[in-house]
Amino acid sequence: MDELRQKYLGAISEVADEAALEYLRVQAVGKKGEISLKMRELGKMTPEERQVAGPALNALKDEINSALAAKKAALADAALDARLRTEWLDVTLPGRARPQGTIHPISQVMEEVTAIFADMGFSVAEGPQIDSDWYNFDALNIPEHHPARGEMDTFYMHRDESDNRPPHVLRTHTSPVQIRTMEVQGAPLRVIAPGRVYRADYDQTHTPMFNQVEGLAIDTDISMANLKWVLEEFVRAYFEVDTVELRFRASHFPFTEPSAEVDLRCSWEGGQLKVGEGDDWMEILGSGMVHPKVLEAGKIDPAKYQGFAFGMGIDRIAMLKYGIPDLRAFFDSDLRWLRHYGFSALDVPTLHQGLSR
Ligand code: 2NL
Repeated sequence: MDELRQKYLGAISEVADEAALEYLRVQAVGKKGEISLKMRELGKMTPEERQVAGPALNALKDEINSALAAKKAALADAALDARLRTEWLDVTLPGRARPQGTIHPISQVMEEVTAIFADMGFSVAEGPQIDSDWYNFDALNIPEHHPARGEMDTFYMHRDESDNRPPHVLRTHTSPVQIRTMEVQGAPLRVIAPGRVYRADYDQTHTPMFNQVEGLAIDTDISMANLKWVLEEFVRAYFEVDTVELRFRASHFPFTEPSAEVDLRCSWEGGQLKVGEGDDWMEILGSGMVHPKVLEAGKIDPAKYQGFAFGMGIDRIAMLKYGIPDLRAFFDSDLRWLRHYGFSALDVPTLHQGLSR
């Protein structure tokens, strides 16, 4: 009995994991374990022998069971200690850091405008910022001696005297992108062309680089009525108001006929812009029916197709929506300004989640 006692208590104290401990338990006090077999021998003993051996065996079994339980608890404690030493977490750390930068209001407005027109079936077209004077002017029915072509308004690329390649310019509008899109895709067509444009002009309300979005829809039965609906839907969605009123004023552009400048009903009470109410009118864009010569330049048959087009300044509509007073601040890269007027990088403008939150 003493041998058994020493054997199992010794082995239990030396065991290193739960699996080895369980093996010992089965060996000692399991159904066919050594102690259990010894207990079966009690039946063959004389009553006198049994009176001594019985309680002694029971006591030994209890002792081994307690040792097993104590060891099991010790092993579990040690395992937990080991986990706590390796799997720690500093709960005093600050929450996950937000992205440091902000989205520039012009980028935000570009995304908003793109989302609105995408919802009406317009795709986005892009093209070069340096283009030939043919794409920038001739294709758009802008005559040879039109003032817009002058060096006062347009940035021409430098050419050596001997260089006889056609003149190239920094595009003065995104229209050349739309000419290229007409050439490549043909009609019917529904695109917007957002991007940077350049004009030699710098004062309170003009910067030599600015951003524009033009739109173009061409099909066999397009009218000014379609233009009006698209623009109303755009203004409603962009300014996030239920009702808007537009006023079409006859105007003139070389690339559209008829042409119209579009004003938006608004009020400026207390210096705060309200869209859709009040007695003021604010010009927001220029538009018209695409001139037949422009369709021809885009290799589209003006006898079969017609279309509407419009163009607006992104910087201007960004200032209006977000109450930004000075255009030039857009391009100063002032961090304090960017933090104030910038947008969260995680809020992507969509029509279903809200354009601006
Ligand atoms: C404005 C006026 C306008 C267009 C742009 C256009 C483009 C093609 C054909 C015909 Cl490819 N038109 N664009 C039409 C009317 C007005 O812009 O005031 N923009 C700031």
